[in-house]
Amino acid sequence: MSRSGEGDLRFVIVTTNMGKAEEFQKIFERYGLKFRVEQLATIEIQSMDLREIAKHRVLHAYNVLREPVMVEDAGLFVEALGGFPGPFSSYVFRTIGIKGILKLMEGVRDRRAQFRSAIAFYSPLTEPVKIFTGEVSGWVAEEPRGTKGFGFDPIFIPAEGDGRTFGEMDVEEKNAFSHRARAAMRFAEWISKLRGVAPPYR
Ligand code: ITT
Repeated sequence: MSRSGEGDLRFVIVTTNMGKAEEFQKIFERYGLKFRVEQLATIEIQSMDLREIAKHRVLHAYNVLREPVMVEDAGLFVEALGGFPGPFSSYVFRTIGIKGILKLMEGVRDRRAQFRSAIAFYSPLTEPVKIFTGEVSGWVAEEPRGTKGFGFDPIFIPAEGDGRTFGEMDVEEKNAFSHRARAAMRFAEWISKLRGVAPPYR
């Protein structure tokens, strides 16, 4: 069996969110990375720092799978709400949802917001946990637009875009601006350099 070359690089993306998985897939394909997706729920600690949450989750996932593993923690940080929902985005989406955020933003003129992403990767060969971050600035829309993507995509307008929400963009279009794509490219650049490294990248 070959111990070097592109076929060696393998890791597991752990997420319960298939929207995220698709966005990662499209980016990692460009780099020829080898990975699979596991829908495994991981323990999520409470912290104001996405990087800390991702770090704990990746170690938990590694203890379960015992393979090189990657997780991502992301959130929507709304300026006028002091950064809320931020690290609580998943919970807030499941509870008050898009409607709830728009309600909180009623009459608010400062609609600036950021999506942030923190990717954590762990393998015993590359200790300690590696973290890669990405962000995108934009605005909270006045009303939801578009049915693509997931989560808060229908109410986020990236500043570098053409006025459409992420919910109105295909995966590739969203990947041109998104927090996740930026973190994913940083991770992909780093892990690509490990090509040819011996086990566990077999
Ligand atoms: P995993 O933890 O299993 O990966 P999750 O959906 O719970 O999946 P997070 O804990 O990172 O992911 O929660 C992030 C939440 O923030 C997510 O559920 C969305 O509501 C929102 N979010 C994050 N990135 C987003 C994006 O690109 N577009 C829309 N909403 C996003």
